[in-house]
Formats: sequence, structure tokens, C-alpha cells
Amino acid sequence: MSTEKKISKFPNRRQFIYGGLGAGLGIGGSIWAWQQLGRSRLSDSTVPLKGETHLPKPQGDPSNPLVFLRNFDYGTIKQENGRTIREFRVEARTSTLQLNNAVSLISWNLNGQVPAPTLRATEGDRIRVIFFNKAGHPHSLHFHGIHPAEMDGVKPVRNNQVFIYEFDAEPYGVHPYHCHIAPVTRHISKGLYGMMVIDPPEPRPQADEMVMIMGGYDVNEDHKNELFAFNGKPNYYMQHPIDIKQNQRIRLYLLNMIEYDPVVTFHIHANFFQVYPTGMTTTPTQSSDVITMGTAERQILEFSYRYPGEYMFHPHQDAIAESGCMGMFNVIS
Ligand SMILES: [Cu+2]
Repeated sequence: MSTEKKISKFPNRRQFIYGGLGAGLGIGGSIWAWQQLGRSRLSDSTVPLKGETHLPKPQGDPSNPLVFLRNFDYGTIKQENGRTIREFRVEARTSTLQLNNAVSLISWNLNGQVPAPTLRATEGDRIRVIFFNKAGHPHSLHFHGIHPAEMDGVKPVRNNQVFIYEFDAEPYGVHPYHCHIAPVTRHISKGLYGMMVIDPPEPRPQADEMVMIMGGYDVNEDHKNELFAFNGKPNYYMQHPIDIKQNQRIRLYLLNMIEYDPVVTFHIHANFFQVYPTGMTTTPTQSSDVITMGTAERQILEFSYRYPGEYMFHPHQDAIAESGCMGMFNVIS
């Protein structure tokens, strides 16, 4: 099929973004105006209380980006031969993902959610991931980290088969995991990716912790992304700003899983963050308000907001931001 024919059949990036909203609203130039439409806030912000070491688990559907944001799966803890085992159960599925009012996508996912659950352990634990492929065709799970070749997750797990990935949680840091079946671009951009957080043996100081994973969607299968998102849903955090508290330390586990576009930045408004590269340090190495990340690169960023109000965050590739990778912090006094 010729490229021209494909283009004429499918809406362009701008049409994807504005989707069902655009048609009825006569959008001219202001992205701001429509972002106000349908805006609502969920009241499930989870901020640590003084003296609290373990945050309550956010309630609700983890495919809701506001729930996903602060939802960490610590697995089922078992003791075997004096070691702590963290056992995770995940299931590959194929299901429809509604990206906006007009656009949906057949996603390949874990447990029905894009991104996949955020797995969390402490360095030195043993991680056991029981992977059941019910997606209809072969997938795998490839974890970044240090492990033997047979646990590297590049071999296909066929439909209706189970594979158990087991390895030591090392090194501490923020690591992606994803399907590694060719073409990997397609398997990742359709949703089979997530984050694994490995905490250092000495825990990091208390903070309001959140996960943000940047992803892209090649909706018309032209090997380019038409839509982008933080945590799966384009523009979700513009329509549902993330409540945070004034002067509260935010710890952001940030991962870039955008295929096709090799590099993005991440920028926060009206503030600076401290950078812990790959999450592999316990002291920051630099401060900035913008950081550059290739695909699969990740960082821990820490910051707090001095003044109440609403502040955008987004890649500073503004075409990507304007195609769904945009969000807002709502700082509450
Ligand atoms: Cu796959």
C-alpha cells in the first residue's frame, strides 16, 4: 500500500488529538480552552502524613492514570531458604484501549492496563514473575537489570503458556521491563511495557512518590506516533490535574518508553528538580528544569513546589506535548 493511500485513509496527528472534541467545538488555536472542558478532579491524591512510612495503597482501577500514578505492586512476600521472595503474577492480554473520545487501539498489555503494573522490591530480594500469556500470540518479558541469560526474556512465550522469570533484585534503581518479541517497536508501542523500582537497602527519605511513564501510540501503523501519553491516556493529567501539597517532597520515578521518536525531554514549569540518574544514586548529581532521555532511559526526579497553583509538565518537544504528553500539577496550600 502506498504511503499516500494510507495517509488519505487515516486522520492526521492533529485530528487524532482533538478527536471527538474538535468536531463540535470549532477549535481554533487555543489548546487551553478545550482542556478546561470536562475537567474534573478525583479526590484520590495520596500524600504521606507526618511519621508515616508506608503509604496507603491507592484504591480503584489501576488502568485509571490517577490510581496508576501512586500504585506500587510489592508482590506476595514469601520466605524461602532465608531469602525474601517477591512473587508477582501477570497476565498478557489483548484488549481495546480508549485513547480519547474518538480513537481506540487494540492494546497488548499486562493485567488489562497500559502501562503494566509497577513492580517494586528491595535490592537483594529475589523476584519471581509468573507470566501467563493469554494474549492470543507470543510475547515475553525482558527485564532490565543483572540476571542470567535464560532469564533475559527474549524467547517467546506462546499463547496459553506460562513462564516464570526469577532473578535477584539488582542493582537498585529504576528499570523498565517490556516484551521483547520482534518487532519490539510494535510490541512496546501497543502497550507491553512497565517499570520495576528496586529500592536501595537503606530506604530513601519519605516523599510523595509517583510513577510517570511516557509512551507513544502508532495508531495507523505507519511507524510514527500519532498520540503520546503519560501513563497510558493522552492528556489525562490535563483533564485531571495531579494534586500535590505545597512544600511536600515529590519523588518522581520517570521512564521514557516512546518508540519511533528516539529522544524526548521532560520539563516542569516554575521549578527545578534534582536528578538521580537511572535511580542508581542516593544523592542527586544535578539540578535542572529539563532533562533529555532516549528510549528506555529513566530518572528519579525530586522537587517540591513553593507556591500553590497549577503547573504544567511535558516534554519540551512541543509537538509531542501537544499530541497528548502533557499534564498538570495542582499544588494545594
Ligand atoms: Cu509482545
